[in-house]
Amino acid sequence: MSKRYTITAALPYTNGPIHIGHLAGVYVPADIYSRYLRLTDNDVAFICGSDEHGVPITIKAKREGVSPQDIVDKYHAIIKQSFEDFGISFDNYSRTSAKIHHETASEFFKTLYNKNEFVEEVSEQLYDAQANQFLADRFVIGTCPKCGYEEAYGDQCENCGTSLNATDLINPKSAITGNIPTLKETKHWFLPLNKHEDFLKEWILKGHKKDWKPNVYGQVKSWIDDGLRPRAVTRDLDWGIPVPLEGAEGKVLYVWFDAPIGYISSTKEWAAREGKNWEDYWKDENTELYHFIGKDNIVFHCIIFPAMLKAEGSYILPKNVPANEFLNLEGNKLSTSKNWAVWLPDYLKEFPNQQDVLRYALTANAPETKDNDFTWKDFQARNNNELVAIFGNFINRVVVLTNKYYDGIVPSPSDFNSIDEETLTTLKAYPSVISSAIERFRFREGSQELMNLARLGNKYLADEEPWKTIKTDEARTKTVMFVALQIASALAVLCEPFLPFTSKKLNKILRQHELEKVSQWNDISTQEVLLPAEHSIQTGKPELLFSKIEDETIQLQLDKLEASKKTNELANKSVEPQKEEITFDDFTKLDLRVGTILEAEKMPKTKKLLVLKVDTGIDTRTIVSGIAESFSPEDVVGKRVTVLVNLAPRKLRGVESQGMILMTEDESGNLVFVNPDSDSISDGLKIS
Ligand code: B3M
Ligand code: ZN
Repeated sequence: MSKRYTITAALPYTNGPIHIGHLAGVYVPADIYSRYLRLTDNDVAFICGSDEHGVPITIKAKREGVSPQDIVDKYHAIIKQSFEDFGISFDNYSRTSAKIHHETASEFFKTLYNKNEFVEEVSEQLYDAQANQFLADRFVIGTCPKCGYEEAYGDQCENCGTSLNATDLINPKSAITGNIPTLKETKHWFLPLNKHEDFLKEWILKGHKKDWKPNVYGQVKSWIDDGLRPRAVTRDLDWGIPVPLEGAEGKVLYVWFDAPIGYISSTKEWAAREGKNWEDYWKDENTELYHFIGKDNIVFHCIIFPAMLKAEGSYILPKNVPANEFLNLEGNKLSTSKNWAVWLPDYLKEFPNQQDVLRYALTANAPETKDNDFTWKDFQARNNNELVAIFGNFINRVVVLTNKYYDGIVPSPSDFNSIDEETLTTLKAYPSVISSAIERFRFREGSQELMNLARLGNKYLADEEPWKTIKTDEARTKTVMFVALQIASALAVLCEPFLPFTSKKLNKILRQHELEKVSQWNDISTQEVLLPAEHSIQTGKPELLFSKIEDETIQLQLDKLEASKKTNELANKSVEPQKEEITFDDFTKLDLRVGTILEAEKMPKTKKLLVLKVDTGIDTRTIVSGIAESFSPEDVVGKRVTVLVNLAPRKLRGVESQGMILMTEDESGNLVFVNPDSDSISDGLKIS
């Protein structure tokens, strides 16, 4: 039975192009799901658009000396193009700077305001006096109160995923000037999430315990268990949707308030264009709503947006939020700033027309239940060993033989033997096997089942050997080729969600669209014949579906990443800034002597400390030194060292330390002694 679905994919921030992590985590799975639903005859609105507000965009604009509008225009175009290039089949791709979105988001805010769903509060917020600006969201960086990560943002810790308020951060620092912010009073509107706690518990914790992914459910549960607090939905910023209230000048809607409403405005834009009623897709209880996102967006889609929708009152809530974990690249976290990524525009330049290869490699290795690693070797293996050797090879054999033996005309079969029957029965089971995987959001499994169908075809040909029987048994050969052609026909349909470009090519090769009845997904299970006898497929040299990727091509990609790594290392090798100036008199106060370490032992119950006996030339004294992680006692006995002898004594773990040994670090960050390199310099000599 046909159903109505609204499928959303996270709106990408327009502050850079998109990379394989975005594709693997959100857009490919959402596209597979949407394509599948369309193929099984459902009414689908697959919705996305650019997220053009928010602090990251302002920061990028500041850095490049251009306006935020320039930034969003540039990246909106690039991102939209990438989605088209990779076959992401959105029904609509809008942007949050669109008029319809500003109107929709303002309306939504006003409705909640009029329903008294906000709490209005003057509170102290972080302020950067030098920049003359309040510090919200990514304008402030500090230590996460939950996990201790030191680079957490004012709205979220990217390390543990916790959603934060800027004032929660420990040791906050302005991302604009580096200054320590002060507190300044300002008025904002808060969504009292605490008020929705009972509903959220009932709806998610009870209602979706079984059907939501454990990673999603777990995050939401821990959020709710921690206790929900009011969350500001406005900001003191100059880039965003103005708060539609009098007396709110200079304030805009928080980007995470307006962005999810972008799904609704994008649907409106599409419905107006297509002559549909957008409300059917957002307000009809029979419509199923799904949000495809990455794991860092879980709380916004499972708690805040549902609370907003519930407070508004007339909207449906998501049936599922199949969030993915993260994709890493060659063992390291994908990073825009470190250029540790495979950018889609670059990929396409280097692998023209090979979008399906990337889609397949990302799906077969998708971070569905845990973070996963993308490696170029795996990408090459997926292509060479699966797409080329199994799928492509099977199709190529079928097409070449059909052309060679029958001039491209599907032959008439004789009676099927038990192997043929069994093969056709197995074939008929595939639509539901793949459907089941897709409906459970197990896209990796689905892609592997698809490959198993190609394997079935290969095995059938290898066992039945039509290239041998052609010399002895014409009727048998015809039957075998007929069966193989049915498998090819099914593959063309069933591969569409995963490999849309390949499906198109294969349909063209099989001239499938010229059939009187074009088989649909479910027909494969029920219809006796998919590609009838006498139907003619394309003749002439068949187009290859996939081609082998050579080691050199992969090496080029690895070299590129290696170059990024080198650039980062150089950039990170920052020299510590010079300390405050001192006078000559200050310097002469230091009494530095050459000495020799006579004895050394580890300070009990510590990791770092060695207790040394040092001959300073003046005397033999005890010095406690924090070098035990770099040197063992045996390493240092006999070493010539430089000692600061007139440092005031101080007790470390009950042992009095009477001086300090001078150390420095080598290139790789290892501790080394600052030592006189000549034995002719005797202990006690002053260094000046
Ligand atoms: N732009 C965050 C992100 O790209 C955000 C998603 C919005 S979805 C409504 O990770
Ligand atoms: Zn954290």
